[in-house]
Amino acid sequence: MLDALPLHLREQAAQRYARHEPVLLDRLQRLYGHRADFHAWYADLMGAVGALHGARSPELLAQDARRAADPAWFTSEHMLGYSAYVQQFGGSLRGVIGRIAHLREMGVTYLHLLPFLRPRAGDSDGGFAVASFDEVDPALGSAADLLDLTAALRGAGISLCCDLVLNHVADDHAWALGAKDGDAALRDYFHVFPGREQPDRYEQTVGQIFPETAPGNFTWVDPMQAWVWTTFYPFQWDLNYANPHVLAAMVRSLLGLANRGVEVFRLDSTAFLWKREGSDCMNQPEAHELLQVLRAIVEIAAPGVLLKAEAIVPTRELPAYFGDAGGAARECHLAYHSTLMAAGWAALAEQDAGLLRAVAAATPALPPAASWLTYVRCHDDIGWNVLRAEAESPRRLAAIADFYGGGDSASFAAGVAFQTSAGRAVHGTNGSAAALAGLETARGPQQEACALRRLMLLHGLALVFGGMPMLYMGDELGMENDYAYLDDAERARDTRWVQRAPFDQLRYAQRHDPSTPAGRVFGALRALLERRRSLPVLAADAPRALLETPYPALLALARGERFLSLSNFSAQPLSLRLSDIGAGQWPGAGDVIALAPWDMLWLER
Ligand code: OTU
Repeated sequence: MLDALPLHLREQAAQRYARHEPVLLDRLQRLYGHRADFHAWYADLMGAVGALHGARSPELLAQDARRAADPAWFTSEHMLGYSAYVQQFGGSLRGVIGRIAHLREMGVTYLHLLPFLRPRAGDSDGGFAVASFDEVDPALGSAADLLDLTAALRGAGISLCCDLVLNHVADDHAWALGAKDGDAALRDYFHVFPGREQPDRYEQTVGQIFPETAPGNFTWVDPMQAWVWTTFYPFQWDLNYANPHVLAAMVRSLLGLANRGVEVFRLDSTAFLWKREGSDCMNQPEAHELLQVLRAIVEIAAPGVLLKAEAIVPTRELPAYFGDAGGAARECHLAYHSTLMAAGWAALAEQDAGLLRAVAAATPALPPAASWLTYVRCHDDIGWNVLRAEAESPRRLAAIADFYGGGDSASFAAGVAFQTSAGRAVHGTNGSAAALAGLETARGPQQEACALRRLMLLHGLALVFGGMPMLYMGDELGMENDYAYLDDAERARDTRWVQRAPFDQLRYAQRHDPSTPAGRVFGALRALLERRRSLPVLAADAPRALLETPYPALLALARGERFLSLSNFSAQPLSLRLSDIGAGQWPGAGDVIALAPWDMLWLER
C-alpha cells in the first residue's frame, strides 16, 4: 500500500501515525472497543486509510507537506470564502470553472459548493439527501469534471469545500435499499424500531428541525415494518454511528474525495451524530469522539485537508467542535458561527447590539490553528432559536422573527417565515441578504443608501470579528428574493429556496457600474474586502475585545492594539469621542466622531 510512496513520505506518514494514533485508538476503543471484532475492524480500517493515503497524487502530497509545516495557513486575513449551488452558480461543475475569474476578482480563496454528489431521485433537500458519496451528480457533471474543477481551483489558489453529509443518507442510497430488502447488516446502519415505544420516549426530549413539513423524528417504513430515525425529511435516514461499519464507510468516502482534490469537508449536521435517550440527541460526547477520530485520520492521511463543523447550536456548545481545550484531541479546523450571524441580524431588527455583545462575550479566543466561519447569509434559514440563551425570552426572538418574516409592517425587511411551530419561538427566517436588509423594498436613493449601509454593517462584522468570512452567492451583487420556487411542486413547501436563485447575469454585467444597485453593492463590498486583506490584525487569531459604549446600538470592536471598528445598528445618527469608550489613547481621541444611521467606521493607528 504505502510501498508505492517515496521513502521520505512514508516516514512522514509513519511519524504522523505515531503522533495521532493514541487519540485515534483511544476514541475508537471507547466507541467500539466492546465489540468482539474490534481489532480486526481496526486493522481493516487502517489498511484502507494507508491505501488511500498511498493513492494521493504527488501534487496533493506536496500540498499536504506545505500545510503540515504551516498548520494555521487558513486563518490568514487573505482567506475569503464563497458558497454556491453548482446548478445556480455555473449550471454544472464545468460551468463553475468558468466562474473562477469572478471569484478571483473578489479575492476568494475558498469555494464551498453545496452538495454535488449523486442525490436522491426526486426531492433531495437541495442535495442533502445523498444516494452515493462516491459519485458525482450526473446532472452536474462527471468524475473527470470534478478532477478538472479541483485542479483549476487549486491552480487559482482556491480550496474546494464539499459537503460530507455524515448524519444521514437518502432513502434510495444502497444501504437504505438493502435494509428495505431485508439485509440485516444494512438494517443496522440505521436506527430502526419495530414499535412506537422507543420513538415515543425519544420524542419527549428531541427537538424538530422541520416541524411544519416533516413533523416528528421517525418515519414508518413499510417493507421494514419499523420506524426509522429521520431527523430531517422522511427521506433522510439518520445513520447509526454505534455501528463501526458506518464510520469506516464514511472515512473511505472522505479520503476518496480528498484524493480527488476536495480540500475542505463541511461536516453537515455534526451535532446530531449520536443519540442518547433522555437528551436532545445533539452535541453528545460520542459525536465529539467521532469528530476526533476523523481529525486524527485526516492528520495522518491527508494533513492538507480541513474539517468544518456545521453545528447550528447555541454559542456555549460551539467551541467544543474545535476539540478539547487542552489541545490533545482536536476536532474541526473551522466552525460556523451561526449565533454571531443571527445576532447581527437581530441587532438590526432591535436597533440594539445587545445580543451581539452577548454572543461576542460568550465566544472564547480561538485555539491555535482554528477559525470561525463568519457569514451574513447562507443557503439555509436564519435560525433564531440558537440565540435562546442570550435572548433570555422566546418572545424577544419571536419579535425579531416577525420583523424579518413579514409580521411587522414597520419593517424594511422582505423576508419569509420558515417552519413556524405553534407555541414556540419562530424557527427561522428566509430571504436574500439584500431583501432582508431592505434593498428590495427601498424606494428612492436615500432608502437605498440606508439599505446598503445595513448590508455593509453585517458584512463588516463578518470581516472584522475574527474568522474566515464567507459570502453567499449573489450577495456580492445584491441579488434579491426569487419567488420562482413557488411554481415548483417539490420546492414550494420549503421557503429556503427563496434565497437560492440562479446567478444573475445582468447584475454581474453591471457590477462595475455605480449607477446600478448591483454596482453599488459590489463596489462597496469589494472596497471592504480589499481593506480587510491589507490588515494582518484581522487574521482569525488576533485578539478581539469589545469596548463599552454609551449607546446600546453602537458596537465597538477592537482587534489587537491598532484596529477598532465602530458600528451603528440604529436608524439614528450617533456621535461620540473615542475617549468616551475607553480608547482615550488613540490619536484624536477627544474629537467628535459622527456616525450616520447604520454607519460603520474602521479605524487604524
Ligand atoms: C443542514 O442544515 C443543511 O445546511 C441543510 O440545508 C439541510 O437541509 C440539513 O442540514 C439536512 O441535511 O440543522 O446542523 O434550515 O439550518 O437543517 C444541521 C435548517 C442543520 C438548517 C438545518 C441545518
